[in-house]
Amino acid sequence: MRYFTAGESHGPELTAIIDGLPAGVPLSEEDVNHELKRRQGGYGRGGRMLIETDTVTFTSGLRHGETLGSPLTMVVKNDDFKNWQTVMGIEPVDERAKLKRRLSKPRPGHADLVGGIKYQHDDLRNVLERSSARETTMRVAIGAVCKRLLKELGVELAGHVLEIGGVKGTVPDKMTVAEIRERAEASAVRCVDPAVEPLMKQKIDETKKAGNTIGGVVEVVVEGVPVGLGSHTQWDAKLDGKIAQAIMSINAFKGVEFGVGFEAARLPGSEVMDEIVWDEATGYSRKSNHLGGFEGGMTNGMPIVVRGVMKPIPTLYKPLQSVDIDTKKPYKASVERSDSSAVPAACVVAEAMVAIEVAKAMLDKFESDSFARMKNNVADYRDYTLRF
Ligand code: EPS
Repeated sequence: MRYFTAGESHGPELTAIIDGLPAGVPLSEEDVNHELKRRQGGYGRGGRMLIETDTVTFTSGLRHGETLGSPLTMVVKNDDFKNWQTVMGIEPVDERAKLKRRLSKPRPGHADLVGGIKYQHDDLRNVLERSSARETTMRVAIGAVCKRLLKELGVELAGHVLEIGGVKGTVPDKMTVAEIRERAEASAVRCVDPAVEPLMKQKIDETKKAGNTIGGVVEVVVEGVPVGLGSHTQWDAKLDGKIAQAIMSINAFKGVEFGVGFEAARLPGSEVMDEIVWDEATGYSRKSNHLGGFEGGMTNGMPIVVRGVMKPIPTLYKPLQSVDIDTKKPYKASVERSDSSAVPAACVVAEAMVAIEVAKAMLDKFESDSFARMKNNVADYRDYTLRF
Protein backbone atom coordinates (compact mmCIF):
# COMPACT_ATOMS: atom_id res chain seq x y z
CA MET A 1 0.00 0.00 0.00
CA ARG A 2 1.24 3.47 -0.83
CA TYR A 3 -0.40 6.86 -0.62
CA PHE A 4 -0.08 10.50 -1.52
CA THR A 5 -1.65 13.66 -0.21
CA ALA A 6 -2.03 16.90 -2.17
CA GLY A 7 -3.47 20.35 -1.60
CA GLU A 8 -2.67 23.82 -0.31
CA SER A 9 -3.98 25.12 3.03
CA HIS A 10 -6.11 27.86 1.41
CA GLY A 11 -6.54 26.22 -1.99
CA PRO A 12 -9.85 24.75 -3.20
CA GLU A 13 -9.49 21.26 -1.74
CA LEU A 14 -7.26 18.55 -0.28
CA THR A 15 -6.83 15.17 -1.95
CA ALA A 16 -5.52 11.74 -0.94
CA ILE A 17 -4.94 8.67 -3.09
CA ILE A 18 -4.35 5.25 -1.53
CA ASP A 19 -3.11 2.53 -3.83
CA GLY A 20 -2.88 -1.15 -2.89
CA LEU A 21 -5.86 -1.59 -0.57
CA PRO A 22 -7.45 -5.05 -0.70
CA ALA A 23 -10.84 -5.48 -2.38
CA GLY A 24 -13.71 -5.94 0.04
CA VAL A 25 -12.79 -3.72 2.99
CA PRO A 26 -16.03 -2.27 4.40
CA LEU A 27 -15.82 1.51 4.48
CA SER A 28 -18.21 4.44 4.90
CA GLU A 29 -18.02 8.25 4.80
CA GLU A 30 -18.81 8.16 8.51
CA ASP A 31 -15.62 6.15 9.24
CA VAL A 32 -13.58 9.02 7.81
CA ASN A 33 -15.73 11.98 8.92
CA HIS A 34 -15.63 10.81 12.52
CA GLU A 35 -11.81 10.96 12.50
CA LEU A 36 -11.73 14.30 10.64
CA LYS A 37 -13.95 15.81 13.32
CA ARG A 38 -11.71 14.49 16.09
CA ARG A 39 -8.69 16.18 14.45
CA GLN A 40 -10.50 19.50 14.18
CA GLY A 41 -11.20 19.66 17.89
CA GLY A 42 -9.10 20.07 21.00
CA TYR A 43 -8.61 22.97 23.35
CA GLY A 44 -6.22 25.59 21.95
CA ARG A 45 -7.30 25.54 18.31
CA GLY A 46 -7.50 28.90 16.50
CA GLY A 47 -10.08 30.64 14.31
CA ARG A 48 -9.58 28.55 11.19
CA MET A 49 -11.35 25.54 12.67
CA LEU A 50 -14.50 27.67 13.10
CA ILE A 51 -14.54 28.10 9.32
CA GLU A 52 -13.97 24.47 8.33
CA THR A 53 -16.23 21.43 8.73
CA ASP A 54 -14.06 18.76 7.20
CA THR A 55 -16.04 16.05 5.42
CA VAL A 56 -14.88 13.50 2.88
CA THR A 57 -16.04 12.75 -0.64
CA PHE A 58 -14.89 9.45 -2.16
CA THR A 59 -14.31 9.81 -5.89
CA SER A 60 -12.84 6.38 -6.72
CA GLY A 61 -12.16 2.94 -5.34
CA LEU A 62 -15.36 2.45 -3.32
CA ARG A 63 -18.60 0.81 -4.44
CA HIS A 64 -21.63 -0.25 -2.42
CA GLY A 65 -19.77 0.27 0.86
CA GLU A 66 -16.68 -1.81 0.03
CA THR A 67 -13.28 -1.07 -1.45
CA LEU A 68 -12.70 -2.31 -4.99
CA GLY A 69 -8.94 -2.93 -4.82
CA SER A 70 -8.46 0.00 -7.21
CA PRO A 71 -6.97 3.35 -6.05
CA LEU A 72 -9.15 4.97 -3.40
CA THR A 73 -9.42 8.74 -3.84
CA MET A 74 -10.68 11.06 -1.12
CA VAL A 75 -11.36 14.79 -1.31
CA VAL A 76 -11.97 17.34 1.46
CA LYS A 77 -13.03 20.86 0.50
CA ASN A 78 -11.40 23.90 2.11
CA ASP A 79 -14.35 26.11 3.08
CA ASP A 80 -11.90 28.99 3.63
CA PHE A 81 -11.06 28.97 -0.10
CA LYS A 82 -13.99 31.29 -0.79
CA ASN A 83 -11.99 33.99 1.05
CA TRP A 84 -8.81 33.27 -0.92
CA GLN A 85 -10.04 32.87 -4.49
CA THR A 86 -7.79 35.54 -5.99
CA VAL A 87 -4.79 35.00 -3.72
CA MET A 88 -4.84 31.24 -4.34
CA GLY A 89 -6.34 31.31 -7.86
CA ILE A 90 -4.74 29.34 -10.68
CA GLU A 91 -4.98 32.12 -13.31
CA PRO A 92 -1.99 34.49 -13.77
CA VAL A 93 -2.49 37.85 -12.00
CA ASP A 94 -0.89 41.30 -12.39
CA GLU A 95 2.03 42.48 -10.22
CA ARG A 96 -0.21 44.43 -7.84
CA ALA A 97 -2.48 41.46 -7.16
CA LYS A 98 0.60 39.28 -6.55
CA LEU A 99 1.43 41.41 -3.50
CA LYS A 100 -1.84 40.61 -1.76
CA ARG A 101 -1.02 38.29 1.20
CA ARG A 102 2.57 37.98 -0.09
CA LEU A 103 4.90 36.71 2.65
CA SER A 104 8.39 38.23 2.76
CA LYS A 105 9.16 37.96 6.48
CA PRO A 106 9.80 34.27 7.22
CA ARG A 107 8.72 32.83 10.58
CA PRO A 108 11.54 31.24 12.59
CA GLY A 109 10.86 27.51 12.99
CA HIS A 110 8.51 27.27 9.98
CA ALA A 111 9.48 26.02 6.51
CA ASP A 112 9.11 29.55 5.02
CA LEU A 113 12.75 30.62 4.51
CA VAL A 114 14.39 27.28 3.74
CA GLY A 115 11.61 26.34 1.31
CA GLY A 116 11.82 29.78 -0.31
CA ILE A 117 15.57 29.41 -0.91
CA LYS A 118 15.25 25.80 -2.09
CA TYR A 119 12.41 26.39 -4.57
CA GLN A 120 13.45 29.98 -5.45
CA HIS A 121 10.10 31.45 -4.46
CA ASP A 122 9.72 35.21 -4.41
CA ASP A 123 6.58 34.81 -2.27
CA LEU A 124 7.11 32.59 0.78
CA ARG A 125 3.36 31.88 0.81
CA ASN A 126 4.17 29.29 -1.87
CA VAL A 127 5.93 27.31 0.89
CA LEU A 128 3.55 28.11 3.75
CA GLU A 129 0.54 26.84 1.86
CA ARG A 130 1.85 23.29 1.64
CA SER A 131 3.89 23.17 4.85
CA SER A 132 0.80 24.14 6.87
CA ALA A 133 -0.54 21.43 9.18
CA ARG A 134 -3.76 21.64 7.20
CA GLU A 135 -2.16 18.83 5.17
CA THR A 136 -2.60 16.46 8.11
CA THR A 137 -6.35 16.39 7.33
CA MET A 138 -5.65 13.90 4.57
CA ARG A 139 -3.30 11.83 6.68
CA VAL A 140 -6.14 11.46 9.15
CA ALA A 141 -8.48 10.47 6.31
CA ILE A 142 -6.00 7.80 5.16
CA GLY A 143 -5.49 6.75 8.78
CA ALA A 144 -9.27 6.34 9.15
CA VAL A 145 -9.33 3.89 6.24
CA CYS A 146 -6.40 1.99 7.78
CA LYS A 147 -8.08 1.96 11.21
CA ARG A 148 -11.17 0.38 9.70
CA LEU A 149 -9.07 -2.27 7.96
CA LEU A 150 -7.14 -2.99 11.17
CA LYS A 151 -10.29 -3.16 13.26
CA GLU A 152 -11.68 -5.86 10.96
CA LEU A 153 -8.44 -7.79 11.59
CA GLY A 154 -8.63 -7.43 15.38
CA VAL A 155 -6.09 -4.59 15.73
CA GLU A 156 -7.22 -1.53 17.72
CA LEU A 157 -5.38 1.64 18.66
CA ALA A 158 -5.85 4.86 20.61
CA GLY A 159 -3.82 7.96 21.39
CA HIS A 160 -3.68 10.33 24.31
CA VAL A 161 -1.86 13.48 25.38
CA LEU A 162 0.73 12.95 28.13
CA GLU A 163 1.98 16.49 28.47
CA ILE A 164 1.23 20.05 27.31
CA GLY A 165 3.70 22.87 27.93
CA GLY A 166 5.33 20.99 30.83
CA VAL A 167 2.01 20.10 32.54
CA LYS A 168 1.99 16.30 32.87
CA GLY A 169 -0.86 13.90 33.53
CA THR A 170 -0.56 10.69 35.56
CA VAL A 171 -1.22 7.62 33.46
CA PRO A 172 -2.53 4.52 35.27
CA ASP A 173 -0.49 1.36 34.66
CA LYS A 174 -1.55 -1.04 31.92
CA MET A 175 -4.47 0.93 30.48
CA THR A 176 -6.22 -0.91 27.66
CA VAL A 177 -6.88 0.75 24.32
CA ALA A 178 -10.61 0.85 25.18
CA GLU A 179 -9.88 2.69 28.45
CA ILE A 180 -7.50 5.14 26.81
CA ARG A 181 -10.06 5.85 24.11
CA GLU A 182 -12.91 6.40 26.54
CA ARG A 183 -10.95 8.75 28.80
CA ALA A 184 -9.14 10.70 26.06
CA GLU A 185 -12.35 11.15 24.09
CA ALA A 186 -14.02 12.69 27.16
CA SER A 187 -11.24 15.26 27.56
CA ALA A 188 -10.88 18.56 25.66
CA VAL A 189 -7.11 18.08 25.77
CA ARG A 190 -7.18 14.29 25.17
CA CYS A 191 -5.63 13.65 28.58
CA VAL A 192 -6.59 10.47 30.48
CA ASP A 193 -6.03 12.21 33.84
CA PRO A 194 -9.13 14.37 34.53
CA ALA A 195 -7.40 16.13 37.44
CA VAL A 196 -4.77 17.59 35.12
CA GLU A 197 -7.11 18.74 32.34
CA PRO A 198 -7.91 22.13 33.95
CA LEU A 199 -4.19 22.76 34.48
CA MET A 200 -3.44 22.03 30.84
CA LYS A 201 -6.27 24.33 29.75
CA GLN A 202 -5.01 27.05 32.06
CA LYS A 203 -1.51 26.70 30.59
CA ILE A 204 -2.95 27.02 27.06
CA ASP A 205 -4.97 30.13 28.08
CA GLU A 206 -1.95 31.80 29.68
CA THR A 207 0.17 31.01 26.66
CA LYS A 208 -2.42 32.42 24.26
CA LYS A 209 -2.73 35.59 26.31
CA ALA A 210 1.03 36.05 26.18
CA GLY A 211 0.98 35.72 22.35
CA ASN A 212 2.96 32.52 22.61
CA THR A 213 2.55 28.83 21.71
CA ILE A 214 3.32 25.51 23.48
CA GLY A 215 4.09 21.94 22.50
CA GLY A 216 3.69 18.61 24.24
CA VAL A 217 4.01 14.84 24.20
CA VAL A 218 1.50 12.35 22.77
CA GLU A 219 1.33 8.55 23.05
CA VAL A 220 -0.26 5.95 20.80
CA VAL A 221 -0.98 2.38 21.94
CA VAL A 222 -1.84 -0.47 19.54
CA GLU A 223 -3.39 -3.76 20.71
CA GLY A 224 -4.02 -7.04 18.93
CA VAL A 225 -0.82 -6.79 16.88
CA PRO A 226 0.32 -10.17 15.49
CA VAL A 227 3.86 -11.32 16.27
CA GLY A 228 6.40 -10.64 13.52
CA LEU A 229 5.30 -7.51 11.65
CA GLY A 230 8.44 -5.88 10.22
CA SER A 231 11.74 -7.74 9.93
CA HIS A 232 15.18 -7.85 11.57
CA THR A 233 16.80 -8.82 8.25
CA GLN A 234 17.32 -5.36 6.76
CA TRP A 235 17.57 -1.87 8.30
CA ASP A 236 14.67 -0.46 6.35
CA ALA A 237 12.40 -3.43 7.04
CA LYS A 238 12.24 -2.73 10.78
CA LEU A 239 8.72 -1.62 11.65
CA ASP A 240 9.71 0.49 14.67
CA GLY A 241 11.97 2.45 12.30
CA LYS A 242 9.09 3.00 9.89
CA ILE A 243 6.75 4.13 12.66
CA ALA A 244 9.46 6.47 13.97
CA GLN A 245 9.73 8.11 10.55
CA ALA A 246 5.95 8.35 10.27
CA ILE A 247 5.70 10.13 13.63
CA MET A 248 8.67 12.40 12.89
CA SER A 249 7.01 13.44 9.63
CA ILE A 250 4.08 15.06 11.48
CA ASN A 251 4.35 18.83 11.33
CA ALA A 252 6.31 20.22 14.31
CA PHE A 253 7.34 16.80 15.71
CA LYS A 254 10.93 16.62 16.92
CA GLY A 255 11.39 13.22 18.56
CA VAL A 256 10.04 9.68 18.97
CA GLU A 257 10.46 6.94 21.58
CA PHE A 258 9.11 3.43 22.15
CA GLY A 259 8.31 1.88 25.55
CA VAL A 260 10.63 3.28 28.21
CA GLY A 261 12.36 5.15 25.37
CA PHE A 262 15.20 7.51 26.36
CA GLU A 263 14.85 6.28 29.95
CA ALA A 264 16.50 3.03 28.75
CA ALA A 265 19.83 4.87 28.81
CA ARG A 266 19.55 5.26 32.59
CA LEU A 267 18.26 1.81 33.57
CA PRO A 268 20.10 -1.54 33.97
CA GLY A 269 19.30 -4.25 31.42
CA SER A 270 17.35 -6.21 34.02
CA GLU A 271 14.82 -3.34 34.19
CA VAL A 272 14.58 -2.82 30.44
CA MET A 273 14.23 -6.31 28.93
CA ASP A 274 10.79 -7.91 29.20
CA GLU A 275 10.88 -11.45 30.63
CA ILE A 276 9.33 -14.14 28.44
CA VAL A 277 6.46 -16.29 29.72
CA TRP A 278 4.17 -18.89 28.14
CA ASP A 279 0.74 -20.31 28.84
CA GLU A 280 -1.60 -22.40 26.76
CA ALA A 281 -4.30 -19.76 26.30
CA THR A 282 -2.05 -16.89 25.09
CA GLY A 283 1.13 -18.64 23.92
CA TYR A 284 4.26 -16.54 24.41
CA SER A 285 4.02 -13.12 26.03
CA ARG A 286 6.15 -10.77 28.16
CA LYS A 287 5.84 -10.02 31.87
CA SER A 288 6.29 -6.28 31.17
CA ASN A 289 6.34 -4.06 28.08
CA HIS A 290 9.35 -1.78 28.55
CA LEU A 291 10.35 -2.22 24.92
CA GLY A 292 7.02 -0.94 23.63
CA GLY A 293 6.11 -4.07 21.66
CA PHE A 294 9.29 -4.39 19.55
CA GLU A 295 12.27 -6.73 19.55
CA GLY A 296 14.62 -6.74 16.54
CA GLY A 297 12.42 -4.25 14.69
CA MET A 298 9.57 -6.81 14.77
CA THR A 299 6.37 -6.74 16.76
CA ASN A 300 6.53 -9.23 19.64
CA GLY A 301 2.79 -9.45 20.25
CA MET A 302 2.77 -6.99 23.15
CA PRO A 303 0.99 -3.65 22.55
CA ILE A 304 2.97 -1.12 20.51
CA VAL A 305 3.63 1.92 22.71
CA VAL A 306 5.06 4.93 20.87
CA ARG A 307 5.41 8.56 21.92
CA GLY A 308 6.16 11.69 19.93
CA VAL A 309 7.16 15.18 21.02
CA MET A 310 5.68 18.23 19.34
CA LYS A 311 7.45 21.58 19.46
CA PRO A 312 5.38 24.75 19.94
CA ILE A 313 3.76 26.01 16.72
CA PRO A 314 6.14 28.54 15.10
CA THR A 315 3.52 31.19 14.27
CA LEU A 316 3.61 33.56 17.25
CA TYR A 317 1.26 36.52 17.79
CA LYS A 318 4.22 38.21 19.48
CA PRO A 319 6.60 37.42 16.66
CA LEU A 320 10.32 36.73 16.91
CA GLN A 321 13.02 38.46 14.97
CA SER A 322 13.38 37.66 11.32
CA VAL A 323 14.83 39.23 8.18
CA ASP A 324 12.80 40.71 5.33
CA ILE A 325 13.85 38.85 2.16
CA ASP A 326 13.38 42.03 0.06
CA THR A 327 15.38 44.52 2.15
CA LYS A 328 17.52 42.07 4.21
CA LYS A 329 16.68 44.31 7.18
CA PRO A 330 15.75 42.85 10.57
CA TYR A 331 12.00 42.68 11.05
CA LYS A 332 9.46 40.96 13.24
CA ALA A 333 8.28 37.76 11.50
CA SER A 334 4.90 37.69 9.75
CA VAL A 335 1.87 36.80 11.86
CA GLU A 336 -0.53 34.34 10.29
CA ARG A 337 -3.64 33.24 12.15
CA SER A 338 -2.55 30.35 14.38
CA ASP A 339 -3.42 27.84 17.11
CA SER A 340 -1.87 28.40 20.57
CA SER A 341 -1.66 24.63 21.02
CA ALA A 342 -2.50 21.90 18.55
CA VAL A 343 -1.21 19.01 20.68
CA PRO A 344 -4.67 17.32 21.10
CA ALA A 345 -5.17 17.52 17.30
CA ALA A 346 -1.63 16.25 16.68
CA CYS A 347 -2.48 13.25 18.86
CA VAL A 348 -5.19 12.28 16.36
CA VAL A 349 -2.67 12.70 13.53
CA ALA A 350 -0.18 10.48 15.40
CA GLU A 351 -2.85 7.76 15.72
CA ALA A 352 -3.40 8.01 11.95
CA MET A 353 0.30 7.75 11.13
CA VAL A 354 0.72 4.68 13.35
CA ALA A 355 -2.43 3.09 11.86
CA ILE A 356 -1.05 3.64 8.36
CA GLU A 357 2.31 2.00 9.12
CA VAL A 358 0.76 -0.97 10.95
CA ALA A 359 -1.76 -1.47 8.12
CA LYS A 360 1.06 -1.34 5.55
CA ALA A 361 2.99 -3.96 7.53
CA MET A 362 -0.10 -6.21 7.67
CA LEU A 363 -0.63 -5.83 3.92
CA ASP A 364 3.04 -6.66 3.30
CA LYS A 365 2.91 -9.78 5.43
CA PHE A 366 -0.42 -11.28 4.40
CA GLU A 367 -1.91 -12.06 0.99
CA SER A 368 -4.01 -8.97 0.48
CA ASP A 369 -5.71 -8.75 -2.93
CA SER A 370 -8.94 -10.03 -1.40
CA PHE A 371 -9.82 -8.88 2.10
CA ALA A 372 -11.75 -12.10 2.79
CA ARG A 373 -8.62 -14.14 2.05
CA MET A 374 -6.50 -11.74 4.05
CA LYS A 375 -8.75 -12.22 7.10
CA ASN A 376 -8.39 -16.01 6.81
CA ASN A 377 -4.64 -15.66 6.44
CA VAL A 378 -4.38 -13.51 9.55
CA ALA A 379 -6.53 -15.95 11.55
CA ASP A 380 -4.36 -18.93 10.43
CA TYR A 381 -1.20 -17.08 11.34
CA ARG A 382 -2.50 -16.12 14.77
CA ASP A 383 -3.30 -19.77 15.32
CA TYR A 384 0.21 -20.78 14.23
CA THR A 385 1.92 -18.28 16.56
CA LEU A 386 -0.21 -19.51 19.46
CA ARG A 387 0.96 -23.09 18.87
CA PHE A 388 4.65 -22.32 18.16
C1 EPS B 1 -1.44 26.49 10.25
C2 EPS B 1 -2.08 27.71 10.46
C3 EPS B 1 -3.53 27.78 10.74
C4 EPS B 1 -3.98 26.47 11.36
C5 EPS B 1 -3.59 25.40 10.36
C6 EPS B 1 -2.11 25.22 10.40
O1 EPS B 1 -4.30 27.92 9.56
P1 EPS B 1 -4.68 29.35 8.97
O2 EPS B 1 -3.39 29.91 8.47
O3 EPS B 1 -5.67 29.11 7.86
O4 EPS B 1 -5.27 30.11 10.10
O5 EPS B 1 -5.34 26.47 11.69
O6 EPS B 1 -4.22 24.19 10.63
C7 EPS B 1 -5.30 23.88 9.85
C8 EPS B 1 -5.84 24.68 8.96
C9 EPS B 1 -5.79 22.54 10.11
O7 EPS B 1 -6.73 22.10 9.42
O8 EPS B 1 -5.23 21.88 11.00
C10 EPS B 1 -0.03 26.45 9.86
O9 EPS B 1 0.52 27.50 9.50
O10 EPS B 1 0.61 25.38 9.89
